[in-house]
Amino acid sequence: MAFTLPTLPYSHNALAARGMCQDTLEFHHGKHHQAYVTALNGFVAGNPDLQDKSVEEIVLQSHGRPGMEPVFNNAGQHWNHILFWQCLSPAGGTVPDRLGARIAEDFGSIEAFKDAFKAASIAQFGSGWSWLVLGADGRLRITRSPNGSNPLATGEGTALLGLDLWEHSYYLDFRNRRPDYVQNFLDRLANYELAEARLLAA
Ligand code: MN3
Repeated sequence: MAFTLPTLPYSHNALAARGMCQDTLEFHHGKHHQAYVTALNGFVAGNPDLQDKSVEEIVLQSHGRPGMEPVFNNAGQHWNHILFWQCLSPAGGTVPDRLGARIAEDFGSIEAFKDAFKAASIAQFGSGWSWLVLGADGRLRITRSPNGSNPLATGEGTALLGLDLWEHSYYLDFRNRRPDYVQNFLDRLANYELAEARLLAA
């Protein structure tokens, strides 16, 4: 079965008042994410080894495999964006208690977590992603990955929150100011309820 573009869990203008305008979401979701889905479906159609696999299976199957970089890039980006849309919320920015307690335990404070997430996001050279993950040791940590990679592929842990650092995700709203985009995400857009639910389910 072909992969499809998921519907956004909010309207295209739902985040406009919180620093992500309708044009950004329409292009990012309708053009960029759709392009990854279309490309992935093309690879699946042309490769019997990829048929009837989930996107997670294709990410793991193609990661680090010579000649499979284009498959990995598009499967990774499909997986990343499915999570990313859920990581944004028109009511974002509020850290619920149980997640907040775990963040305080592992980072010192919510502010210290935000500072570390921001530093990692700025340090990612070029396109990529930053993540809050639950590691196999049960601790929360921040990771970052280039291009279409992610913690699922690298085995760094369960992704609780992911932030797209490609310029297409922030250029209309913040131009070249990635630090402002990241800060705005952490303070006003991040769906910490989702992160807590993923933490409790892990
Ligand atoms: Mn993107």
